Amino acid sequence: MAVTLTRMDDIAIATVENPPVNAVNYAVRQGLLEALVQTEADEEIRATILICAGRTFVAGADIREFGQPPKPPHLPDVITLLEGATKPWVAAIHGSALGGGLEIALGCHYRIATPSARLGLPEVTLGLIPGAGGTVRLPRLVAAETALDMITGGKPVAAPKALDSGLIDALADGDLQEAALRFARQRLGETLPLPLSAQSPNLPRDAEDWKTRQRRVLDRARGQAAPRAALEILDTALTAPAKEALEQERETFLRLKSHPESAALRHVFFAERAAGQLPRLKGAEPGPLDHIGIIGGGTMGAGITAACLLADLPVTMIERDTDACDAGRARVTDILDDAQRRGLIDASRHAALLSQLTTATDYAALAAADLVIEAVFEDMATKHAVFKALDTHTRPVCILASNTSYLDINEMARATAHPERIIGLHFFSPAHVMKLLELIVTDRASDRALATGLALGKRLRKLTVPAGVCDGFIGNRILSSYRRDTDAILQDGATPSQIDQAMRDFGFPMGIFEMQDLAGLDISWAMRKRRAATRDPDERYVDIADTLCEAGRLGRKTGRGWYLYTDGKTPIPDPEVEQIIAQSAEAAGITRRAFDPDEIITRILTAMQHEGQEILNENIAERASDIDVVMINGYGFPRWRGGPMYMAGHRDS
Ligand code: 3H9
Repeated sequence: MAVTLTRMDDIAIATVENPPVNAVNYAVRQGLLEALVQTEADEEIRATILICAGRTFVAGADIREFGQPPKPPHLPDVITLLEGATKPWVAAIHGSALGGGLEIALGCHYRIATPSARLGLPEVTLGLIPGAGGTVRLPRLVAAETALDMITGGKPVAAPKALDSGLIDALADGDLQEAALRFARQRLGETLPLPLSAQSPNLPRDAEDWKTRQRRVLDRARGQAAPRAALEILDTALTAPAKEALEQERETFLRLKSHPESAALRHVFFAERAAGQLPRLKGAEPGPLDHIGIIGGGTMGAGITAACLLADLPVTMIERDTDACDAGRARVTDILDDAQRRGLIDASRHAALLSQLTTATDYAALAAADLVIEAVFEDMATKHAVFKALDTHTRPVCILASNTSYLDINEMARATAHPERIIGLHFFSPAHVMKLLELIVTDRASDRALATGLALGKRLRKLTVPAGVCDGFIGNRILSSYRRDTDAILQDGATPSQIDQAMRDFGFPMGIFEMQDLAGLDISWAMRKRRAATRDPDERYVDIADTLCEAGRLGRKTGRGWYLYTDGKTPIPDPEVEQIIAQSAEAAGITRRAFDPDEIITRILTAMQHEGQEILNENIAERASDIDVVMINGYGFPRWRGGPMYMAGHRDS
């Protein structure tokens, strides 16, 4: 039974139990309906507590049911009946009340939540709008501005904030069920509040401010359908009678449910949950993570250190001398300062986290480490020296990881005494911010080493995607591949700004040339020089980027790269670059021609998909959807398009 009814004297307790997250499926809808009928019919019952078993309140409608035709009773109808109950219902919320879960709570007469609970309407992140009354009831309970933020942004709010905005009536002190029972008893003599759909909406406080908020939503939406639909439906909810707004909301929800954008976003939802599952690790035990070592306090090392500290993992950072130790500590402090400025941590937590950082110049400080990550200069000899020192100074059970983004970790492992403990942990910059982590599966890595890498990713709340050893692993290998192709498109006739514009219109936050200017052109220049000797002579090689670098155009930091930067940040197309491109084409005997944006995007997608297929053929990626997860979370591929492999027709998650 998905919903069971018990009694505490004259108060009924309806408990939803549908693990793992109490998602609303047919059984839950039917169970709620039956509980409602029974509590209404039983004269001895004076109120009902709606509570959930397990780790959370109802986390939304069951997304797995979305591919099938809806089966009655429909959730909007159940909630309308709930709202019309003649005796009070109190939603007792712990964990997350999301989507359909929050909509059920809005159908109850009161809401009480544990202080750690979160409440939200994340439908827009699945390409949807709330479909069970959320857009209509929410602005009748909280300010229109709060409703707009929650419905169009999809971000859940914490219970204390929900209390301030009026979304919940009380925070639960101690045991949730006890608190809800006390709350219900106190209200027994009171008149039942009017159902939210019978109340008037809270109108925007200021017309100009409202317009600004709407514009901001549309700007962020970049062509996505759901945020735009959410704005339209919220307007209806604020102006039309509730019944009409509810009908329109349902129609829009059903239309969006069958829209390709929602199908793509649902694919990503499940792809992100499938990523990080390595079948060979079933039953493997990770090692402890009580003491982390980081070699190198540069940008990457400091970012990884901060990520570990913020996850309450003590860190020992090794640097070559005390000045470098101080510089590393200063970089970590800067990151924590920024977290404090943004309200993510307070001063006392800042101090507590920094007290967990030790710096040292002697590897002997890592004698008790459980996992060490090296983030030193990308040079094989330097890496060998680091692993040699780690071989000597760490315990054999300590897992050793390289953060290299392209060097051969198998080669590093072979040069150590215990290659089975060597893995790769490829963080993305800034390491404390970016969600993506590639776990590099070296040839001889033990299950324990890999399970520990995954456990670290989980602890840091990263999306950890396993990848085999190859040049660039999954993400950088695909990036190199389409970067080569965009250089070829330039030589064939397009300009950097045409390519960047096409990518932005497709949904990337920035184009590939703007991105290179931001990162600096010198790193890939050095890599191209390193590979020059082994490059396939039959492969088309475009020399435009090399010419730019030789002319000192290294990107934003030198004021010139693919673009000109007069104010340090705004890319301005530069005739000098166009001349370099034209000369390169002429030297290669190419007659340049015009490209339209569709052709540019098709070429880029084809390059990504072709390389992705090679990666699958070589078993570098575990599944096609892992490639989508990498490109979306590390390289700005628009989430609502599902990822390059999804667009190519792969459906493996
Ligand atoms: C909606 O409600 C529409 C309504 O407005 C209208 C209806 C008419 N359905 O994330 P986790 C699975 S739209 C099915 O790893 P966590 C998930 O796949 C919905 N399954 O746990 C995973 O399965 P597995 C609006 C779901 O603790 C397992 O549960 N709601 C659903 O890190 C554990 O998930 C949302 O968008 C679902 N709705 O995070 C909320 N949710 O073990 C989506 C989860 O097989 N959910 N699963 O891999 C979440 O944000 C997180 O899951 C949550 C827990 C925060 C709840």
